[in-house]
Amino acid sequence: MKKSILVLASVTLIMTACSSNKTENTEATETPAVTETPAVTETPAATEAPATDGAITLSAGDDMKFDKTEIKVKEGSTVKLTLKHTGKLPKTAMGHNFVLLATGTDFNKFVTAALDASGTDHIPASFQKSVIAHTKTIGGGETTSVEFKAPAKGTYEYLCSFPGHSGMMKGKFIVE
Ligand SMILES: [Cu+2]
Repeated sequence: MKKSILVLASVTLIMTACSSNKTENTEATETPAVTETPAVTETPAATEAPATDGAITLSAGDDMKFDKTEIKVKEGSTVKLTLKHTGKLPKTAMGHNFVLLATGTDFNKFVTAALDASGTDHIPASFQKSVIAHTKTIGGGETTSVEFKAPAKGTYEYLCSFPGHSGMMKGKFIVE
């Protein structure tokens, strides 16, 4: 009787040992699957190749209009945005800039705060964290540019934050 109990016990032990081995094996086979993930991460790196896609020229004249109301870039690309003021009026009368707002920024509140921000180139200090990128403000005949990394996929708003301009001068910045 005692012997058979011992045998049973050892059989159970072996079985447990086997099943735990099996679990380890399964885990081991799962590991290569995980290693496949970096391979997927490599794909966006390949999409970074047409980084020249990130070169954008945005023009605005004395008519207070951007020539583009939609800009599309690739996620993770380096965006070089050039702002051209094709008008003649000086910066004080017809200044233009490009401001890209982070998701969740209250557009109207930003614009209102920008009214009092002439001392900081029309970027309100209280909203600095809401600005992904911006150019300086320029006048007629001037050109300026800004380089930045495209943010995560999504649709963002851009505007000229010179007082009274954002009603006309705004657009969608789409990261694909
Ligand atoms: Cu403007």
